[in-house]
Amino acid sequence: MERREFIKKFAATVAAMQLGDVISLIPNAVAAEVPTAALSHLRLADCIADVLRVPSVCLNCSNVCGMNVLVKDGQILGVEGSKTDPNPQGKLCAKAHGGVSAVNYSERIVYPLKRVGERGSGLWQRITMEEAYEMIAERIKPAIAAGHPERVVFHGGRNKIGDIVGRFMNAVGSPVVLNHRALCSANKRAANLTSIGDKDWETVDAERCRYFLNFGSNFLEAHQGGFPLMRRYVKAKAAGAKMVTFDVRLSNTAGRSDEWHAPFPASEGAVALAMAHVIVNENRYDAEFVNAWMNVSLAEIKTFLAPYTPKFAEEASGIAASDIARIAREFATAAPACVAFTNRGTQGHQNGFNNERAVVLLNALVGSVGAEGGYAYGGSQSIKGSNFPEPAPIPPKPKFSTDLEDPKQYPLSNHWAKMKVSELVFDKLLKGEHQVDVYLSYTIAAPQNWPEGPQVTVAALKDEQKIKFHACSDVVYSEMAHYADLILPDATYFERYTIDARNAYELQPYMVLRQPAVEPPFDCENFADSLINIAKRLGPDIAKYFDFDSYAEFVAYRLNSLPKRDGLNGFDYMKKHGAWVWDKPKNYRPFAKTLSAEQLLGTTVENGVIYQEVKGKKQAIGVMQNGVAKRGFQTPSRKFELHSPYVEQMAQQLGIKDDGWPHFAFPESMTQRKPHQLVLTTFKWNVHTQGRTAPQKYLTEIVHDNPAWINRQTAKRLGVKSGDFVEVTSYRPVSDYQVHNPSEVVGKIKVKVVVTEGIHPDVIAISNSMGMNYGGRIAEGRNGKAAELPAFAQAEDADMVSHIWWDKRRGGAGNGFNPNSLIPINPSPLVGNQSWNDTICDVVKV
Ligand SMILES: Nc1nc2c(c(=O)[nH]1)N[C@H]1C(S)=C(S)[C@@H](COP(=O)(O)OP(=O)(O)OC[C@H]3O[C@@H](n4cnc5c(=O)[nH]c(N)nc54)[C@H](O)[C@@H]3O)O[C@H]1N2
Ligand SMILES: Nc1nc2c(c(=O)[nH]1)N[C@H]1C(S)=C(S)[C@@H](COP(=O)(O)OP(=O)(O)OC[C@H]3O[C@@H](n4cnc5c(=O)[nH]c(N)nc54)[C@H](O)[C@@H]3O)O[C@H]1N2
Ligand code: SF4
Ligand SMILES: [Mo]
Repeated sequence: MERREFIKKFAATVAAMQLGDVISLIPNAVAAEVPTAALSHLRLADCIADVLRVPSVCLNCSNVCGMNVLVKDGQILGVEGSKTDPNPQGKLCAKAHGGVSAVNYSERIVYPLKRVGERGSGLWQRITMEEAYEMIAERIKPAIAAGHPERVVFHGGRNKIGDIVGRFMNAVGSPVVLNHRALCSANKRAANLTSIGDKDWETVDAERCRYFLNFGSNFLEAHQGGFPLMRRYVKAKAAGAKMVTFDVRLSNTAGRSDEWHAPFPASEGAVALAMAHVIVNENRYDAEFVNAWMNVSLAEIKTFLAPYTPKFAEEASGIAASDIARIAREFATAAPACVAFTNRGTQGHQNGFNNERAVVLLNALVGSVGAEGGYAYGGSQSIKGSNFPEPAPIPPKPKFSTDLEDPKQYPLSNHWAKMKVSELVFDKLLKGEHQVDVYLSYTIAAPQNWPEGPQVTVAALKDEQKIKFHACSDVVYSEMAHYADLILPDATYFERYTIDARNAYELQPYMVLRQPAVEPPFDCENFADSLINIAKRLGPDIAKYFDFDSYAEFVAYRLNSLPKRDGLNGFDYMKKHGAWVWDKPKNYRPFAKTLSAEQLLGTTVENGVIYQEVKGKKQAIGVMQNGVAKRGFQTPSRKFELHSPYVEQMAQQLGIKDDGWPHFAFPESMTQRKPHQLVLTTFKWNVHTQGRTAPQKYLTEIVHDNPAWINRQTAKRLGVKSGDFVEVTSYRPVSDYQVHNPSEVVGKIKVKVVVTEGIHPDVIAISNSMGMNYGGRIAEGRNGKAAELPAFAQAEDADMVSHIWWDKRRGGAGNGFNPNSLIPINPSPLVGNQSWNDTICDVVKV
């Protein structure tokens, strides 16, 4: 049957999608313009008296800010900042307000849909949730029966239901729980883990900080803890703090700094080591910290830093040696209320791990680690099962691992925390390294967000031999959903429960509860509940671990382990107040805390390190300092490890040249770059979050296009002006990781340019979050009637019918470009962090 006939037969005339109906969810040809229907606009001020304030937590990005959802008559009117969550200090960003539109998006998926026809053909049939659970259960059972539970794979992005996902996968017996961390922040975390033993990023004590030395973080727009950090930075600034930003691009953070320096990409390690060189050689270091808390001597530090002079760094970065030395002096003068910190600009390189370690070192040298106003860390609330018990019986963890979630080539990715190396997943599947019978995807848009996503990810997702069955949980018809066999309609973050917490910027542990402000519409259901329902159908051996009715009950059980407050049990307290703060002193210098006699019971001391036996294993818990037992850092030596014996040992095992010191060397792709070639870099917008905000109309109205930034000098050489198009061709770097079907040219796209002084002349920058192929009319920039409105059941939105003025067919700019077809899969050594910002390309006028 012809596709058109097929759709006509099943769906053409239905008014609302019925069970068994088939629809097409792929954008079709130009739809007729429809006049704007009169829409009633409720104004908040008109009805504020009766507004219900439901305390909850925003999830339009990773900052998870507490918010009150304003509800009237079962409809969300808006959101406001929460005063009980200590992190965001009562305010929210634009994305939080824009996020509300996700709830009533008229192209929101509201029914479970089963694929009809070939995978990726866009034809879907409505089924019941019961049928959906059964379908998934019937696919999982044979994998378990065949003794291959690892063929059941879970892949989550911003997954906030890790507790139930973990339980589900453990019950199934599969260790293959994948995430997106190596695309995000693995080098940064690995650097912190190596240096101080902390698994997160630094929690800058920003309000009290007086000197911000920022290497490649755009925290006024993005950053995992950006919003809480920004709130405090603004106060510090008003009190006279200074910020110096190193970014290849004039980001909004760079623009609001006292100084902006544009280094050559990937040269931050050289700059930071040169600053360290100045601090040490001019005796500006903190002798107490260096002598007591570093695992190497001052003499060794001097020897290590000797080659990294300001002149050396000038040659690498293009930043004047005199500026590097001056900034080092200013930084040390502000100590300990100063902080050197980073983010994806610094870590997203082949040399990112060492660049990061070099920046962390600056904090150690001036004694700002853990200090008031300094590079604080730790002290956040872990919401793991060990702290908030889960209902018994608890399934045991599988006792094996596979190379998919724990690739042996990247030992530092999974040594301390499960960071995985997810940019390799689809490539490994194409190579046939792992068989996938059931692939459960949740809150990820890999075809859009992965390097080579449009090629490699899509090829793997399309291949029914490589991925036998794919069930995707989503709220819209996303890049991921398009390649699924079954779509489960999730509840949005306004309609579901989750326990959450992030780095505590008040340096006191806290946690927050996300709770439903409104009921999910139609068949939409929290995916956590769907997992419970699926588990109940997997036979008694698995169902016994899911002896509760709902995820709400599971969350309540966990929270009720809290002591009663204000006469309320934990769950009720959290529902009423939204947040729980532990009344503890601020977590300054945790390493210097003295261990109590109780903590020292049964311990032994070897070479000054205090050990305890835990489950038959010797574990370091402290370090002796002048005869006193101190907690120290959570590193093997319990000191700040500038030289890491563990890194040295791992490198040796893998035959990688690395002596365990954070040396500086450029990525090979940079050293082989020809003078006319540009380095492709990528970045985030303040009003968008990766692949999740493109369907949100207010945000996409603000930013829907992303021309490539190039410098005026470069534009002159290329003969282009703003609005012209260039062709960008990217090349595969020399790498230890061999991709399936390697080709020298990775990708080629034609992209519009914007010419600016605000970028390094050797760099071309293209943002993410744009160029969606799916996601509905707002994301696709496609004005007109819904492709197949009956699929969605929510009321039509006149804005989508006639107000998408950026639709190309109306002479608008369109919906932008996805740079990820240009960016090669390029894991960094040892850690496996994706090297986003190392891509070399040719750029020519078209
Ligand atoms: N608004 C918004 N907020 C977000 C997100 C979002 O998508 N949107 N995502 C969240 C997530 S998951 C993350 S991981 C964080 C990321 O937060 P950030 O890391 O702060 O943001 P990015 O835009 O990824 O990268 C930061 C900067 O690195 C610069 N850069 C690129 N290459 C180099 C280089 O070689 N050297 C230097 N010095 N700089 C370079 C870019 O120009 C960019 O300004 O943000 C979180 N918050
Ligand atoms: N070029 C480039 N690429 C990048 C980056 C970059 O800066 N530049 N940043 C990288 C970084 S830091 C990260 S962390 C990754 C992130 O990559 P992903 O993990 O893929 O991140 P998201 O964009 O958050 O996930 C988006 C998907 O979740 C769906 N979704 C949104 N809300 C819900 C919900 O409530 N329930 C369900 N079930 N689904 C939902 C969206 O529709 C979409 O399909 O991307 C990386 N990719
Ligand atoms: S920073 Fe992120 S979590 Fe916080 S309000 Fe904005 S979108 Fe929401
Ligand atoms: Mo990220």
